[in-house]
Amino acid sequence: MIITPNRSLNKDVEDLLNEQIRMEGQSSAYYLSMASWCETQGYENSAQFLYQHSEEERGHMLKLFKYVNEAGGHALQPEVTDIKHSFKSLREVFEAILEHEISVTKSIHEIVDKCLNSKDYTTFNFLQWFVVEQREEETIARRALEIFEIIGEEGIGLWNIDIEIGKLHAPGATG
Ligand code: OFO
Repeated sequence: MIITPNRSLNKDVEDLLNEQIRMEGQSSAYYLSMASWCETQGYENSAQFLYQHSEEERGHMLKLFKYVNEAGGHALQPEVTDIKHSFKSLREVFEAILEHEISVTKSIHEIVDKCLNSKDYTTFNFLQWFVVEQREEETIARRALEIFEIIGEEGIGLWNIDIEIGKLHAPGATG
């Protein structure tokens, strides 16, 4: 008897998507922790930016969740550990965001590559949203660091930097 598979999502791609779910959950928790630190330091605008960013990352996680389950797989609630709670400076926060987003981009690209090689064009197509999103996220993270360079941190510089960061839209935010 020939057993017809009841789904086209292969196990390797499903595992990679679950790993990406973990990464998005980690991003959400990481940015929430950063938001809290900023708030305790008086960086109110940066805190609001990061609370919103954290929410967006949770949205990314859920987008992957739904896709995996709808494609016949099983999305797994990730364990989120090793969250950093304090930072040396506001600049360190935004340097960490850029570094983190670059690693997320690489991870998305690896799954896209796997999808192409295994001819999973459905997941390939689904992931294009994340490819575009990552480019935007890296741009915003770089923009935040440029603000530090342009304004400078001396005197009331940090006060003004916080205000300008508050004007950036968290990635994926509407409006
Ligand atoms: Fe989910 O885009 Fe950032 O990490």
